[in-house]
Amino acid sequence: RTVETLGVPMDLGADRRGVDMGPSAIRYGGLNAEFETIERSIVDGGDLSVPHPEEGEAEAGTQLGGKAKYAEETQTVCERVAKRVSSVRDEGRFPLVLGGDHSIAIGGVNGVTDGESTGVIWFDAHGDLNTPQTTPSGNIHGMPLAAILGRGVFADKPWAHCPEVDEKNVAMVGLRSLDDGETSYIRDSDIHAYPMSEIDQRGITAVTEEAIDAATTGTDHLYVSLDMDFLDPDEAPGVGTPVRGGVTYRESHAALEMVQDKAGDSLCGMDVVEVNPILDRENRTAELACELAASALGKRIL
Ligand code: DIR
Ligand code: MN
Ligand code: MN
Ligand code: MN
Repeated sequence: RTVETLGVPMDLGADRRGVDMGPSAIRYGGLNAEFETIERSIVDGGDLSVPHPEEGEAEAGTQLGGKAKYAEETQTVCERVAKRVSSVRDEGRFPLVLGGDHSIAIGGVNGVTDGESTGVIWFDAHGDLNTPQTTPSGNIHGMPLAAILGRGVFADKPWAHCPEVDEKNVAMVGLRSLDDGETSYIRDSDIHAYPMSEIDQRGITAVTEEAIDAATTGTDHLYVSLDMDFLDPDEAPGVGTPVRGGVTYRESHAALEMVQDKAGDSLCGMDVVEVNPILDRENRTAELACELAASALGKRIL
């Protein structure tokens, strides 16, 4: 299937300005060139419009309570993303969402579910399981997985909650920075969570294989969300919230190649998020984002 990219220059969910330039940096990073080597074509669906922080109020609106900066704007953007992702799929193409901060994954997943049970693999240093009531930062990019799973206040928000996603079909890979409320939530949940320590001990391929199994067993299809801070900051310095001790360049490729090898047919959508060119070194994080998207979608050397 033809891949259609969808840029979402969104940074309202993150503290630091700069991830809004992610989609542009990824295009410069050579996304089209990467896909030329694969037997599939790629079309650029352009960028969605996103309000600038200067236009709105950072204060939490009343709709979510607690602390959630730009909640209304984030809902609007995620609804736009979901609509576009859904129509890309209706046209028979594969949606590849380029971020932008991780809040846009709420729109990505809501765009693919459409009544079908959906597995999710979340490659990230962070849990992204905060709610407006538990968040230490008030940044919605720390909440998207909680939103999708309908945790707390998100339960009755259709723009966020995807009942088609069951905890037992969610796998988180690369964890190394969790807030208190996230740790206990994961422990009490059916989520399959793989921290870096487990990758150290078992290796990235064994862990990723198990993650894919969890996300594809009993589901209709699979969505992959790739936060570039999954990687070690040595490889991917251009992210909003780097955390030391992430996966290596090779490990990241191995993980995403395995997604294609084991679950390529059931892949229904993907996002690559949190690329921040302002903090990057010579666009290497964006270039790596292109490589990893290509690996996930079929690029091989032989
Ligand atoms: C932190 C950071 N847990 C928060 N989250 C990030 O603000 O909720 N997620 N950076 O990717
Ligand atoms: Mn994230
Ligand atoms: Mn992260
Ligand atoms: Mn929904």
